[in-house]
Amino acid sequence: MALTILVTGATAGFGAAMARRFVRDGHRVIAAARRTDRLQALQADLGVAVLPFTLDVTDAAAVAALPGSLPAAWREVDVLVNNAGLALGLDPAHKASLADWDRMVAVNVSGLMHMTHALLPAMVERNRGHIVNVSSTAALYPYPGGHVYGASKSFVTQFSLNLKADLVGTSVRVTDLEPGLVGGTEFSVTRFGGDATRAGSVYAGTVPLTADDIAEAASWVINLPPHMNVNRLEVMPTCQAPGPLAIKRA
Ligand code: 8X3
Repeated sequence: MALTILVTGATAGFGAAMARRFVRDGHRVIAAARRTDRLQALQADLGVAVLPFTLDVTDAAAVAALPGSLPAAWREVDVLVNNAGLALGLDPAHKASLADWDRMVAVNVSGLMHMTHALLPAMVERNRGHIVNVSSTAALYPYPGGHVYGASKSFVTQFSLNLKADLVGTSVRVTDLEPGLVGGTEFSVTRFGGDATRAGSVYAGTVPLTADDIAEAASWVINLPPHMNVNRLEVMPTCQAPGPLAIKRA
């Protein structure tokens, strides 16, 4: 069945890969992102199955107005993929920028809440829908320099599980997608303030996951039979594993 899928952060990384994958799967995609020129390029590439929608998820009023501003034929959103998110900095907490912390909370936490608050009621009313939240392995496994990024993703994971608790008894599904090391996207370049060399070093000597791998996982969870709900899906590349607890020896 062709679904109408709204993807936030649709012009880069996971979001763009998902948009491409979902269109290839025969679905329609409302591609939401801040950068209108990139949205137009995506639509030029993928055609009429894509509706570009310029949106900043941190703008609560704009997100609240979104359902009413969609063209009538696109108003019944079957799947919301809360993908927009970012990491900023990898310095230890005592050296981190407060502005970076605020920005991560604004996008990863508040932006995701705004989108969910705007679209969930209609899903419950129709008794049909699926929210896919893009969290991270950082939600569960701490690492030095992860502080607010990891904590914001813990929010995403726990929020997903709590949404599921409220939605049991309805046909609305919730999935928390938790990718580990993923290369080939803007993620690390953004984290390191545009330093592509430092970003590249994160993936040196590894075979990381790709954005297409994450799109594959998202495609799988949304195309499952309606009675199947994947609550949490943790995905790492083969070369990655949760580490041991740190012990500092004298
Ligand atoms: C991305 C994974 O390890 O960079 O969310 O935090 S990690």
